[in-house]
Amino acid sequence: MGHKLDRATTGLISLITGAALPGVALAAQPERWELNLQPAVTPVAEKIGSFHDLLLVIIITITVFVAGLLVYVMFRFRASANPNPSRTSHNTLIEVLWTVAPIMILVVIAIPSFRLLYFSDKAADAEMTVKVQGYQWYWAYSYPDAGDVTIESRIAARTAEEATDGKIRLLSTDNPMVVPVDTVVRVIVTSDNVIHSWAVPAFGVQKYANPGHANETWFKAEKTGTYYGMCQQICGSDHGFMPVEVKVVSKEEYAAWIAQQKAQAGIPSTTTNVASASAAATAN
Ligand SMILES: [Cu+2]
Repeated sequence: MGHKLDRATTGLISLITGAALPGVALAAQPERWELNLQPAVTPVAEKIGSFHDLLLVIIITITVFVAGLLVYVMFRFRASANPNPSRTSHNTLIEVLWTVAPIMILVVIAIPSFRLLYFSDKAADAEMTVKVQGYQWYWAYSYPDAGDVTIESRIAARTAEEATDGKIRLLSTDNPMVVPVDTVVRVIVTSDNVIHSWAVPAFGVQKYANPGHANETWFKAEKTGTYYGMCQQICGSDHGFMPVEVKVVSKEEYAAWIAQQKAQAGIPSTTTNVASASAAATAN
């Protein structure tokens, strides 16, 4: 509910200001006084928004019902109107009701919850893979489908003074992860040292990066733009300074970008996957 309201409000604001015309790339980052989730750009984030709305309805209903009961009991059974208080200690009917009703509510919550959990867990038909590795304190992104090109992504603006040229303090990086739009991207998350957590709220993605262990998740960004996140697991003194920046570009722009990265890394342009890259390396 709140989620839809928020989208309607932002839509209205952009209509008035003309700030976000259709087709203009989105930039998803925290906004001042923001109360709601960031606008969703992946199917998983959409579903998280809907689930959040469902929970909000259930929570509000329960809160209003319990508050109403309290007010009723306070008035109906007040001391001045009841000089001889009731000594009732058991009532089988209401005991069954207050046991069964919460169970039913939990079942209603559990079904979409598990469905969403398994939907977000693994990519059904991944079109490409990016390996995310956490370091103290930056991220590295490898593209195993492109000769294992690896880029390192470090914070670009630690202070307000450094946040020039459109850079966002604590969120922009020197080397963002780049992915094509409308593509199912499998993400393998791991860590080099301590536990980190790779998260992009607009994608509905948050995965722990554990050393010696690969976690899997996926996203399919449906709008081009730049999306930000932060390490979500306290990982040392610079935990607050290892942002996540993902640039979602058109498929053509991505092809050009990855070709350029391969050229810079000296990987033959014909190399597509890690296996053929290592075969080429041993042949030389
Ligand atoms: Cu970290």
